[in-house]
Amino acid sequence: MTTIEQETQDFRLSADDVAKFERDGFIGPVKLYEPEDMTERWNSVRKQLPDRSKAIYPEGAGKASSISNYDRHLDIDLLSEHIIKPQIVDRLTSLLGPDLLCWRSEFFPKFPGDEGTDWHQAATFAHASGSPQILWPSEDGRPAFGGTVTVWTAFTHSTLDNGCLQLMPGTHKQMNYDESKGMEYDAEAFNEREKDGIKRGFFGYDYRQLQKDPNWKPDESQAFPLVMKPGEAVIFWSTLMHASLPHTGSKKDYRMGYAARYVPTQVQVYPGTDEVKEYGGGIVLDQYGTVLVAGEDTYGHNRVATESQRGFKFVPRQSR
Ligand SMILES: O=C(O)CCC(=O)C(=O)O
Ligand SMILES: [Fe+2]
Repeated sequence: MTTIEQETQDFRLSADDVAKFERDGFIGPVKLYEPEDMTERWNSVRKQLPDRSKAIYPEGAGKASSISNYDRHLDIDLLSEHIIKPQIVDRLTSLLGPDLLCWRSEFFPKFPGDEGTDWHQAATFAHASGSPQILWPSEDGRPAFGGTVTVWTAFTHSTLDNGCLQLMPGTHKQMNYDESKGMEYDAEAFNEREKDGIKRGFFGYDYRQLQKDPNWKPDESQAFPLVMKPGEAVIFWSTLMHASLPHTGSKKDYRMGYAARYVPTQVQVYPGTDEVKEYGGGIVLDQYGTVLVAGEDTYGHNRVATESQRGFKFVPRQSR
């Protein structure tokens, strides 16, 4: 498909799909790229990742999905192009309204032997750093219950053996976790813990420490695994119960997910924050900007990057 055809195509969701998203907390998998195209793109991105000359954060401490993995859409063209793709943005405007920001992207690798990701839900993303990273406008003086919509794209195959995502449909409206509780970081714990016989953790944290009820357990019988081909994506509320399986598969195989996170422009991103410390590392936000992917920003809450560090122009999609 040529770029011109893509731009004139409309990927907005049907009313049925919107209703399904509201009920289940996710839609997908949806196809964003042909598998061969995705593999070619990932091979190129992979080779560009070590070059941090234009990245907004330096290489950081931390393992696995470390903080230094964040926001490479601000310096790698193929990722800049990815986060503003009409196939993503049109669907999201159907769900979140016409004015939209991409505020974060991050890589989620699973290498052979890696633990699965703990079951979790994120509304404010204060879970690791201790400070809210997104804040919805308040209702009746109390912060509104929010979250972000994540588009998790399989850059490689994502299988039962190599650590595919798992979701629990319909769990996005109520939090089982209190993100303000705080968790202890322990780099040594990475890949070392088992929970109910499954090797799982949260990149050096233990998400169970945030449980509102310490005696509660996720009901695994509600969960289903999301096997995806390269180029497929799932779109879900970050408040949906989600996790991933451990990588128990072949030594040659690895899983790479790329999560891009979106909120409407009325949401404040990193409110009152210049620096984020989490996952045993830290980032300074002096070069950070959100990306306006659709519509306009009439709120002015957030710094908005109009182009990437390499001059890629972020042209917002206009609703038609
Ligand atoms: O890929 C994973 O294992 C976890 C992804 C995740 O938690 C997210 O995208 O919010
Ligand atoms: Fe998550």
